[in-house]
Amino acid sequence: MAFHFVNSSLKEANTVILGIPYDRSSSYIPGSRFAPQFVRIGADNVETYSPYFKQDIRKIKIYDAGDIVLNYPSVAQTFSQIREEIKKYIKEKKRIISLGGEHTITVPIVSEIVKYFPDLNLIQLDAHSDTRDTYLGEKYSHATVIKRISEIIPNNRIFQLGLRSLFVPATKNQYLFKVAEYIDGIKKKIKTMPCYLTLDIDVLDCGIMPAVQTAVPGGISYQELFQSILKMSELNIIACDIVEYNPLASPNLGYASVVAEILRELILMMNKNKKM
Ligand SMILES: [Mn+2]
Repeated sequence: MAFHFVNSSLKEANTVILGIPYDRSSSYIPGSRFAPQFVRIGADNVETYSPYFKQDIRKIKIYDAGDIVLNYPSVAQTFSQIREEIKKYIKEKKRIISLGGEHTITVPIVSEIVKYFPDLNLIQLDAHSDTRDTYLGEKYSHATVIKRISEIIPNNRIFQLGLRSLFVPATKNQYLFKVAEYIDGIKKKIKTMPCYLTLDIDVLDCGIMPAVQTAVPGGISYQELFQSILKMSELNIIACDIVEYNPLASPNLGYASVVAEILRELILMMNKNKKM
């Protein structure tokens, strides 16, 4: 099922939506592999017009690449499948929004994008720091994502916001509890450098977004998230993801629409006044 607002061939599109239904390392509540399908359904309840950006998403040329068919032969092979898919779009200068799946998918995505954008910065919105070196014996896990990325991108170009569940601080730029108030400071640091945004949906308070694998109380509100997205539209965000939405953790289709609305805003964010 394609998103109802998708309106372009791959050739003409400047933005690609890609579903990555991977949740192999989900240690608490598995099920985020079903997220891309649920978000497509949830989008039917979402208007094309954004009251935040005051813009209609149909003005942007978007291609829906569908969901990668993963057969889980091994982590390494799955990662190379994801990298190949990302490569197809990034080398054609498309903006990419990936829909997880668990947070682990950000590692192969970023490792491919950084080949084309060596000065890439990363902004993470998340309840968790994800900085463990290994978790439950796994090197590549939803709990080790930022540790793996810090081996690809220098620490001073990684910005972690909204954190409230931390292991060992592994980056220089960790901002607790809040998001929006820190974006201006980050903008001063990274200016027009290319940037990747990884949005772990559990940055939202679990009272308003319980459909996640690993819920943490004390998160941000929708309004704060959308204000943050508006501010981030002033950055040069070339690709992003939404991860850790798990429709099986709280099976209410309303949450699928929430994620679909966030998807709409992220596409608008990436396309506001940008050059690749
Ligand atoms: Mn998280």
